[in-house]
Amino acid sequence: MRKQLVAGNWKMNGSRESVAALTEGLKSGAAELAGKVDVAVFPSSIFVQRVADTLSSGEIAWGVQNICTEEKGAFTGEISISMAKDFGCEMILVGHSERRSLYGETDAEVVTKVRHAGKAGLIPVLCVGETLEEREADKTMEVVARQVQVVLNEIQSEYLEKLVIAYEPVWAIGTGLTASPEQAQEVHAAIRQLLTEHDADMAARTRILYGGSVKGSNAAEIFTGADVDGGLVGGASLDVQDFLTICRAAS
Ligand code: G2H
Repeated sequence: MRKQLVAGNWKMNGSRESVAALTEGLKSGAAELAGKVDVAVFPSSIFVQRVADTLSSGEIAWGVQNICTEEKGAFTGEISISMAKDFGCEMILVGHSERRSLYGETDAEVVTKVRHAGKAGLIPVLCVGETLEEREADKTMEVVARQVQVVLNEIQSEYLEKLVIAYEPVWAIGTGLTASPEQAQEVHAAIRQLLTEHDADMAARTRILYGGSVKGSNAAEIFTGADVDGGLVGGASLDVQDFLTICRAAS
């Protein structure tokens, strides 16, 4: 039985004041969810210490939205996996569509980042998903399978023990459009099938989250899919009450 996970991707949002209020609101609100659902947040890296200070004794995990492919050295502006680990991060977001489309992140770079996270004993949250053009051209599974398969092919299984996959159709991200529960379940089941062909035990334990305009008002319906193990939430994760409603829907 997989424990559901709801993770908030705060993207490049927040100020010291708003992050303090959000983090403290989540900490108190999440107490009732303890043991029922795993909850995590991905603040902008500059706020990780602030988030860690508030959440360190609680139930909510935190992580960063990206790491560097290199381990250390002259890579201005980057953050390494060891830095993330040093600041108590348990999860690393990898291959978000905004990284892939806006910053040209390639499958090969995604593989390296997932490997770094797995090797460090952290949870890589691998984001995959098709664009609207790809969906309309009936290429959804081709694209998603390529993005998942490259990770399965290139990374040894011991580093994929904690892998989480987030299916985020690009056309549903921040647009207010959401995949229907049937559309989400269809892709999640296909991803599960790919995992099963690779390693049945891994397929049974790997959580597959849905992301793309999840809100308090639609979460319960989306989470009904048998292969939907929670959500990766952007915009709605910036609102304490909406995010807690989503967490409750998954519990
Ligand atoms: C997809 C999602 C969080 P939103 O990017 O990763 O964002 O919920 O705003 O669509």
